[in-house]
Amino acid sequence: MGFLSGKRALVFGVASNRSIAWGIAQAMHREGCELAFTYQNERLRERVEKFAGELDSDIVIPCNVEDDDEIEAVFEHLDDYWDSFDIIIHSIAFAPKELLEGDYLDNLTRDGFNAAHDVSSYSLAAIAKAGRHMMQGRPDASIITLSYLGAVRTFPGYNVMGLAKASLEANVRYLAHNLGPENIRVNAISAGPIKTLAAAGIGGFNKIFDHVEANAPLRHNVTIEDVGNTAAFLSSELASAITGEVLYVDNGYHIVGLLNE
Ligand code: NAD
Ligand code: IMJ
Repeated sequence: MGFLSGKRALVFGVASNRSIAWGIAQAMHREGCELAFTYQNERLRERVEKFAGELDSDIVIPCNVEDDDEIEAVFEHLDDYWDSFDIIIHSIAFAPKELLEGDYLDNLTRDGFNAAHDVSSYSLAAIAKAGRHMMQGRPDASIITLSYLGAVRTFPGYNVMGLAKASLEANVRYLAHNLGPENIRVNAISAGPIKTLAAAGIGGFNKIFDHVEANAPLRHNVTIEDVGNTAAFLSSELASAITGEVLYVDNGYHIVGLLNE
């Protein structure tokens, strides 16, 4: 019997078999968790239905987080299957591509700033607000989001996403404070760089990847399995006293002062 048996989780952010959300869903399924999935748009529907089937789930619901009605509708739809549930995985980020390259200020626009904060930070609170009633009354519920070290340090090209992740991490603390009395824990996993669709086409990503391998205390990059196992732990009763935390899953990269190379 896995350490998540009897739990139910709703997973936002599967887009491919490299998605961090997919690594998380696989680890949670292995530990006995029942799963439901959302997908961003029609283009992803069939793919996410296939992934859900592989983990014994037939609950697959559309949700573009830019649309309040779609967020509300997720929980109306979920209510047809589950009267309550325990876990939300939020593994979503977006900024317009032009803002994720080159000079931060030259490429910054009001609309780009707003889109990045809307999709990457506001959506966490919007989902928690809409789904809260279905998590109330559970003995130990958990909301997990994905962050990056760019929230607290500068990285070339991460630009406005760094601000959005800083907002997301503050959101985790305010949500944890707000939802704690309802036995809902809220945490972020700050993952090291992983080659997913969100990293594809990012200029210089291979250089960052090699740099982490050379300088992280454990001397390698992290995998979606590493992040999946941590998310399974964090959403289980093994982590029942952890809330409002940003947990680094980066082979120790964030603690290094003087680099090797
Ligand atoms: P991914 O491309 O597989 O996942 C990103 C997901 O965001 C996709 O499923 C996409 O459909 C979803 N999304 C984007 N806009 C959306 C919208 N408007 N509505 C609904 N969904 C939307 O890439 P990933 O690397 O698995 O990213 C998942 C999370 O992990 C992101 O928050 C990302 O910032 C974070 N992260 C990634 C890395 C990395 O190096 N890959 C490192 C640390 C943190
Ligand atoms: C993204 C951009 C620049 C540098 C980056 C990244 N580094 C890492 C990432 C160093 C690790 C990946 N990451 C942590 C993200 O959060 C990516 C978010 C993202 C990616 C895209 C690409 C496609 C697009 N918009 C995006 N919005 C957010 O159009």
